[in-house]
Amino acid sequence: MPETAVSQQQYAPKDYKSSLKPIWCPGCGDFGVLNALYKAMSICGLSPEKTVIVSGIGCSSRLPGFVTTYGFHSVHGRALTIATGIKVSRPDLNVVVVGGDGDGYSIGAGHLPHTARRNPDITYLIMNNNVYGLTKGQVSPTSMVPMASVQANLDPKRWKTTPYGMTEDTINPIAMAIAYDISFVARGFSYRPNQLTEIIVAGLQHKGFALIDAFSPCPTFNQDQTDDFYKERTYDVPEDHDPTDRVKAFELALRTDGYPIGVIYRNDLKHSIMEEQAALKSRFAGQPSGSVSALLHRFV
Ligand SMILES: Cc1ncc(C[n+]2csc(CCOP(=O)(O)OP(=O)(O)O)c2C)c(N)n1
Ligand code: SF4
Ligand SMILES: [Mg+2]
Repeated sequence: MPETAVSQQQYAPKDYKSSLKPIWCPGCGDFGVLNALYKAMSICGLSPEKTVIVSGIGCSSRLPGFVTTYGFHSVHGRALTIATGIKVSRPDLNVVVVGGDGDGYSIGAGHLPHTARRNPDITYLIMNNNVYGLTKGQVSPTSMVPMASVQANLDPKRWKTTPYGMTEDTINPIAMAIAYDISFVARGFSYRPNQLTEIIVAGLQHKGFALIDAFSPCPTFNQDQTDDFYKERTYDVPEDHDPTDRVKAFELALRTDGYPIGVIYRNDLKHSIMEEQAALKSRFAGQPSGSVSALLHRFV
C-alpha cells in the first residue's frame, strides 16, 4: 500500500458504500466479504479517490460497483493483468483485485505465477464459493465431490448445469499460491467477519502481491459447500505457525483435517516489479531511450 494513498482524513466503512445496492441473492457469502472490505479500507484509511478496485466477471466481480473508489469491471480472468498495468503506471494508487474462484483459478489461473514473479503491490481477494455462480452453477476448479453421498451427484437440483457432478480433482489454491511464491497468502471465511477484516488489513498493508482466498458460500447453486460446511471445517492458523517458513506453510496448506484460516505464508524479502523498474530507471538515467527519436539518435 503506497503511503501517498493513505489519507489523513478518517473514513468510516459507510463512506466506501456506493449508492448501488448489491444485487446478490439473499444469504450470498459475498455480502460478508464486501462488509469486511469496507471495514478494512476504513482501518487502513484508504482514500477512495486514490484507490482502484479491478474485477473480472462473475457474481463476486460485481463488487467494484458497490464501492465509492474507482472501479474497473473488466474481462473474465484478466483482472490481474489490468491491475498490474494500473499499478505500474500509477504506483501512487492502492490497487485491489476482486473476483471468483472461476475467474482466478480457472480462466485466469495462468496469470497467478507471473503476477507472483512480478510481485506488484496489489491485494487480490478471491470470493471462493466452489462454483461458477453467475452462469448458474457449473463446477469450478475448487468444486468438490458432494460430501453427502455419491448418489447426490445424480440429483440435478444440486448442480443444475452439471447433473452428474464433479469428475475432476479439486485444486488446493493455498498450496498452489505457496508453490508460486506469492508473497502473502491467506485464507478467510465470510462467516468470520472480524477475522476476515484483519486478514484484508494485513493484505492491504503487505508490500507486494497478496492473495486472500475467502470462502464465500453460494446458497443458490452450491448446497454442498455451505456456511455450515465451512463452520464445521475451519479453524484458526495455530498461534505458533511461522508464515515465513515455506515448508511449514506447505504442511499447513496440505493438512486434510479442515481448512486453516489466517495468514499461511509470507515472503517479505521478495522484490517487486516497482523496485526493479525504479532501479532500471536510475541505472539508465540520462541515456537517450525515452522516445523513438531519442532511440534513433543512438544509431546515427
Ligand atoms: C471469456 C469468457 N468466458 C466465459 C464467460 C462466462 N462466465 C461468466 S462468469 C463465469 C464464471 C464465474 O464464476 P466465478 O469466477 O467463480 O464467479 P462467481 O459468479 O462464482 O462469483 C463464466 C464462465 C465469460 N463471461 N467470458
Ligand atoms: S448465484 Fe450464488 S454467488 Fe451468485 S449472487 Fe447468488 S448466492 Fe451469490
Ligand atoms: Mg465462484
